[in-house]
Amino acid sequence: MRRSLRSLLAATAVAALVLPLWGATAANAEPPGHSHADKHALRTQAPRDLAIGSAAWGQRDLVQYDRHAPTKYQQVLGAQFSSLTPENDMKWDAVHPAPNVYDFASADALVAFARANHQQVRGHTLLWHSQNPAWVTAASQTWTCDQARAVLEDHIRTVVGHFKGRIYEWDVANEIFQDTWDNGGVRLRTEANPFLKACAADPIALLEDAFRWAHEADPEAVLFLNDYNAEGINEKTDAYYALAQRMLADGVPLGGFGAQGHLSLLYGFDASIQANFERFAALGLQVAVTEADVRIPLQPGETGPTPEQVAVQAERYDAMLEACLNVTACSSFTVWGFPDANSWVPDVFPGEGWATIFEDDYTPKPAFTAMLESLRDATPGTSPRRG
Ligand code: 9MR
Repeated sequence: MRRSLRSLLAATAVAALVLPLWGATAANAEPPGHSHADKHALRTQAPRDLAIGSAAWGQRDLVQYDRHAPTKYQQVLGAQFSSLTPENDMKWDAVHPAPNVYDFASADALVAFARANHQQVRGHTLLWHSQNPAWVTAASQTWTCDQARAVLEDHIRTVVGHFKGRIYEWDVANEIFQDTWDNGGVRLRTEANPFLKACAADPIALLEDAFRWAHEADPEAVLFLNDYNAEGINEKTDAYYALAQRMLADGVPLGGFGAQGHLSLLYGFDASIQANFERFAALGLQVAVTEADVRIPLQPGETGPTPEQVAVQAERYDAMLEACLNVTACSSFTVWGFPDANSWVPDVFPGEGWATIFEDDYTPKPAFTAMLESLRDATPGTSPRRG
C-alpha cells in the first residue's frame, strides 16, 4: 500500500509502542505462549500461507538460545517471521570446511530455533561461486568435470539429506549467471564458479544433475534458482526464463525462481517485477523474494537518512512485497536480516546503509509498517504449496 510519509511515520510510532508486547507467533500454527494472533507481527498478518522470512546468522545470534530468556533480537526474530534463511550457516565454507568433514553445528542451531518458534527454513545454498572453502578453490584448479561432479554430488546429497524434512525451499543454485557488465555479458559463470568451470563444456548438465541430487535427497523441498538483479524483466531474467524452460523440458525437478531483492536508492525501481514473477509462475514454478533489503546512500558524517529517503525505502520494500502478494505462486518473502547493525551492506557498499526494516534498537521503520499494512490488506487465498 502506498501511503504518505506523514501517515507512515505516524503508524510506525504506534507500532513502536505496541511491538514490545510481541510474543512468538506462527502464521499457520498456534503461537507458543499466545492464543491470539499478534496484529503487529508480519507473520500473523500474512495472507494464505505466504511465508514471511528473515535471514539469520545462527553462529552469531542463535547458538546461544534459551527459549525462556531470549535476547531482544531472538524475540523479534521469533515474533515477526514465519521463515528463516541461514545467512551463512549452510554455505559451503560453513558446513563442509575440509574434504570429508561436515560441520552442521550452527546450521542445526538455526533449525532448532526455527522449530522452537514454529518457523520454516529456506536452505541456502548448494552451488555458488562465493564462500567456497579454500580446499575447493585449490582442488578445483585441476578438477576434471567428473571430479567436480563427484564432489558436488557428495555435498548436495549429504547436506540436503542432513536436513531432510526440515527445509521447505532450497536455493540449489545461486547467482549462476553473470551480469551484463561482466566480461562476456550475461552467461553462465563458467569462470567464477569452480563447478561450472570444470564442466564448462556442458554446464547445464551439471546444473540439472545438482537439482536431481537435491530432489533425491529430499523430495519434499521445493528447489530454486536464485539471483540478484533478477527482480524485473531484463537480460539476466530472460536468461533464467530460457534456462527454466529448458530444465522443465528436460524433466528436472526445478520448483521455483527467487529474486533476491537487494535494492539501492542510487538506482530506480524496476516495476516489471510482478510481470517477471507472472511469467515464471506461468511455467508452473513458485516464485519468491528471497533476500530483500533497500540500502540508502548516506551523506558523509550522517548516520541516518533523510525523511524522503526513508519514505522511498518504504515504497521499495512494499512494492516488492506487493508483487509477491499479487502472484499466488509467490510462496515466500524474505528480508535479508535485521537490524542495520547486522546488515552486510556497509561492508560491501561503503557510504550506503540503513538497509533493513528495523533500527538498531528494534524500532520498526516505515518500511516495516508499510509491509504490515499491505499484508493486512491482502486477499486471503490458497498457497502454491497447498494448491
Ligand atoms: O549476508 C551475507 C554476508 O554475511 C556474507 O559475508 C556474504 C558473503 O558473500 O554473503 C552475504 O549474503 C549474500 C547471499 O548469500 C547471496 N546473495 C547476496 C548476499 C549479500 O552479499
